[in-house]
Amino acid sequence: MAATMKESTAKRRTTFSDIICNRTIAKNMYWVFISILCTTSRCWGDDGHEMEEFLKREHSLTKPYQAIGSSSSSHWELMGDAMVTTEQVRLTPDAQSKQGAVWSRIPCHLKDWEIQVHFKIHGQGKKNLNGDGLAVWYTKERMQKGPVFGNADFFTGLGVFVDTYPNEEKHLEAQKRRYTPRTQRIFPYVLAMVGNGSLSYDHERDGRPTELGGCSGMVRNLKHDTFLFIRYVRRRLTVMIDIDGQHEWRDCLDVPGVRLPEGYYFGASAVTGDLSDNHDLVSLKLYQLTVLRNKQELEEEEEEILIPSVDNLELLKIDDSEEGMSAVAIFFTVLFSLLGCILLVVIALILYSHWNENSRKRFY
Ligand SMILES: *[C@@H]1O[C@H](CO)[C@@H](O)[C@H](O)[C@H]1NC(C)=O
Ligand SMILES: [Ca+2]
Repeated sequence: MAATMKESTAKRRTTFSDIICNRTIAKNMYWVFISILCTTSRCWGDDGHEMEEFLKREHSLTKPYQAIGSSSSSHWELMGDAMVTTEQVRLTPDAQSKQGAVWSRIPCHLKDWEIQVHFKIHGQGKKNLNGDGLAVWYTKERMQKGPVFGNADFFTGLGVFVDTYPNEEKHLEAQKRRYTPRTQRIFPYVLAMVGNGSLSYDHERDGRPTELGGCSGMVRNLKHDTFLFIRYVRRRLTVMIDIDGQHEWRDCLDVPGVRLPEGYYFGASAVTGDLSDNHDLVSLKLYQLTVLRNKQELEEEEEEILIPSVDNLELLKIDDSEEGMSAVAIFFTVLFSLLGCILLVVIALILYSHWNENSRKRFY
């Protein structure tokens, strides 16, 4: 376990600096320089620290799910169509228009944590005839029904979504418009969003406008176990998935400068619409991480966070409109250069014929 962790830490670093570099070069060199500085200093930080983890039982949900109940002394509470069986917490059954959730009653005051979610999404529907997905939450609000995978919109905190239905793609197909391969997302798609209470999750676009990062993952109807891993350490948010039955974490997203307040609630929710799936939670394990901080990090993190936010959000965005713009820009650049060349040739020909005539006149 430790070895695979180390490996993936190294991998994550390259991915992150790659992303930062790729996206900024086009913008300006100053930011590239700054972000390289930032990433390297963070890497040194990573190497210089040891981490220990402790399972926090009061924030975890494991078989046989005795912590779930309606009395106020129980640690977890069910909502909507969610049901507990001996094998799982079924957030929704494989039936239309269901929504369910399970929420912790205890606010979490840990500074650094990681959560390992053992889940299972399965159903009768054929590929892309299933939906809609499940979400794992760390939010100020709890137990509120709504359109974001069964939870309320305009939430305050972190949401990590396993979106199994491509709403936007279906919409675009109808409009006969397509994304370039670079921006197209393959579903099921895992993504993270940080809400500040006034940001909306765009369901029709599968959350693309507020996406912090994400990855594809074929998580449905698998025989082996599937896991989602969310780590929040020194304001760095990392999401990994283990869905291939190989007991290896695969990088999904890694974003520094994520500011999440303490004292929020963990939860999980799921929703079905016209299309459905069983959305099962087998376990949810929260680990406290003890991380040593150097003086600079302590100073940086001294100020209490009141509203969730993400630093340099604009650097993370691969905006599809931008992509469209640059294609249009290339087209016009080529067009105008061609027109320019033709114009030059025409002018040259005119000048040449004039000169020719003149010189002929001089001879006679
Ligand atoms: C939430 O974030 C959006 C976009 O970054 C920003 O425009 C808005 O002012 C923020 N709201 C609060 C309450 O911080
Ligand atoms: Ca969707």
